[in-house]
Amino acid sequence: MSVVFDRKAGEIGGDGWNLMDTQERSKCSGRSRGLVWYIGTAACLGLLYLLLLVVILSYVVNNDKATSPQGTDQLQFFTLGQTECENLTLQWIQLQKRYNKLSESTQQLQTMFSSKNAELDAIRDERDQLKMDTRNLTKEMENLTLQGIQLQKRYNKLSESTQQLQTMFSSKNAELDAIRDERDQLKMDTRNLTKEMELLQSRFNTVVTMRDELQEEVKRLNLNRTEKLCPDDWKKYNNKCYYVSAQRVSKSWDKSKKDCEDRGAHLAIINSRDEQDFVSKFYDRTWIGLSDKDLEGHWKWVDGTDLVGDGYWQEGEPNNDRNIEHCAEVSRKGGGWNDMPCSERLSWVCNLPL
Ligand SMILES: [Ca+2]
Ligand SMILES: [Ca+2]
Repeated sequence: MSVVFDRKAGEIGGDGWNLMDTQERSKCSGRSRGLVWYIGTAACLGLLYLLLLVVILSYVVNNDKATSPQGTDQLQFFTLGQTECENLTLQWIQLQKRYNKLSESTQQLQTMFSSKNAELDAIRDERDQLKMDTRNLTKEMENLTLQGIQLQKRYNKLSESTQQLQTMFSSKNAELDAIRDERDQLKMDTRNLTKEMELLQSRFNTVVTMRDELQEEVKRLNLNRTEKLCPDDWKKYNNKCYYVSAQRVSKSWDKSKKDCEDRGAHLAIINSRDEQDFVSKFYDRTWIGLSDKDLEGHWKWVDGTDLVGDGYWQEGEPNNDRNIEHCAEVSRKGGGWNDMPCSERLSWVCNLPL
């Protein structure tokens, strides 16, 4: 591949030049046209000097023929023309040297141009590659930018979530501290309560032991008291002691009354249905401590108290039969009281309040 400069035509040619694109050739043609213009100008100046020299010589020859009578002036004029011609010759020689130097510079520039052209091709290839790389990098940068935007959004959301979690964590942490303090306080209270409970439990156990001992003592005392108040062969029922007359032994109401008094008690005084049932279960007929001996129809107990209420009389009793019935008995078969003659001999029951 080469680039050739046609000096005569003032144009640049060659296969290397033809392969260049129009824009590049336009740039390089500008430089070449400048160079050609400079060379052309120099050549024109040279030709102008030559033409001027020929004109001067012709003028001198013609004037020599026309002004031959004026010999001295013509000689002076010739001398001046010769001097001028020599000066023009020297200038032409200098101009030729400069032209030669310019030609060498042109060749050097041509060489440099070829070198720069190859370098330009390499730079252009590199530029194209860089353009392609730039496009790829641009696309990649755009993708990265989109990913960066999405990542930024996710980061912002994550930051908000993190702040919310941080706030919740701080709140929960404070709540946890409060709960922990409350737990510690409760533990301390529990320990104190446990100690107090143990102390109370100990006191309670002591009190229970004392209570049990007192109950045992009360039972023992009550047992002693009952045994003391109810002598041997006496029966205890509803806080009373009862003496029941022996089998096959019967006495009148007055003797029965005296027997009870001799035993430190009295003939049975009945205050309830249960007590009556208790008294009547030993014998079919039993004297009790009730009579109207002092005043007919006015029933009184042996302790001097009046009968309160209707009592537990059998139906139709007391009837004061034959006007001699003034003492009361309990009939198991009849299920209640009946007035009888006080001289009748019956079993009897004494009782004594505890
Ligand atoms: Ca009577
Ligand atoms: Ca009767």
